[in-house]
Amino acid sequence: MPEAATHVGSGKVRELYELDDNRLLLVASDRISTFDVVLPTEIPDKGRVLTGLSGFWFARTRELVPNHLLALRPDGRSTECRRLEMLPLECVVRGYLTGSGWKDYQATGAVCGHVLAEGLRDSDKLPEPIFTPATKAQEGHDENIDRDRAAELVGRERLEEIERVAIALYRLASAYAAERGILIADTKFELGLDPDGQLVLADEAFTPDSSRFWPADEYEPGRPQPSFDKQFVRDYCETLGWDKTDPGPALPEDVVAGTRARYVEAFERLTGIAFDDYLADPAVVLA
Ligand code: PZK
Repeated sequence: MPEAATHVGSGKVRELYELDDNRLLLVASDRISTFDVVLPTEIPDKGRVLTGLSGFWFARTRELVPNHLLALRPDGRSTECRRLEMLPLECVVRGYLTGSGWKDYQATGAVCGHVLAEGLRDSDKLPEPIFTPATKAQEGHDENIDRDRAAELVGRERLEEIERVAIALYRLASAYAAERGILIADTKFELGLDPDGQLVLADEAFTPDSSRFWPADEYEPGRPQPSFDKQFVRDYCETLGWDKTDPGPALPEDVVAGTRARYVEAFERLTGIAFDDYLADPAVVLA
């Protein structure tokens, strides 16, 4: 597919190619992971949904921070992007207390140095979004770190800029998504520097793989929330008694179809664009 491009990296569900000295191609596959295991069954068009959503958000956040997007390829799953010097930090923003944030809070009352009120429950909305950076783990889970440790990795001033930008991005996207019935509980960004040392948003942005999407109409704090996109897959896996180690189970047709429909629904609700229009011309999300 990427003609004469050198493969330079693999993620669990994505591939990275070098186009030339200054440009990369990020290709989103239809692979899906659950409980950290990539399943043997693909979700048709999942990579296109994620690529289109990222493009949509890049176009709508460029006034807040420049981003790496140069073009979406006609296949709808490939993003041509500027090659950056990536920062060694996972930039996480949380608007709700769940996942590793909830775990850390239960153990210590704090998340990445943010001391929170007592008595919070799983999935409670935080009074203000918090920036909770993590280290990039080669294997296994990223490790949450406090601001002193993060400042050692990128410098104090750069960290303050990253935190400002990350919170502003989260506020913009979460407010927009909530109006369309999707809560963005938390999200992860990757940032890089261009040759002038300017901060640039890279990777994917506000996709269901880089964020937790919850259906707003089912939100009920005090318990884990259903996933907007992956709940059918999780529910099916729970019926199997699978031990959540590799290899994962194949998915039946109805679970695949239901999950594909949820990804497409997230795309259409957030962008207001018919997914078929995206398939016909991916650039529609950039307008
Ligand atoms: C970059 N990754 C993550 C790993 C993937 C993605 N614009 C950029 N410039 C330089 N490097 C990267 C990017 C971006 N985005 C992204 N690693 C490096 C990654 C493996 C597969 F699809």
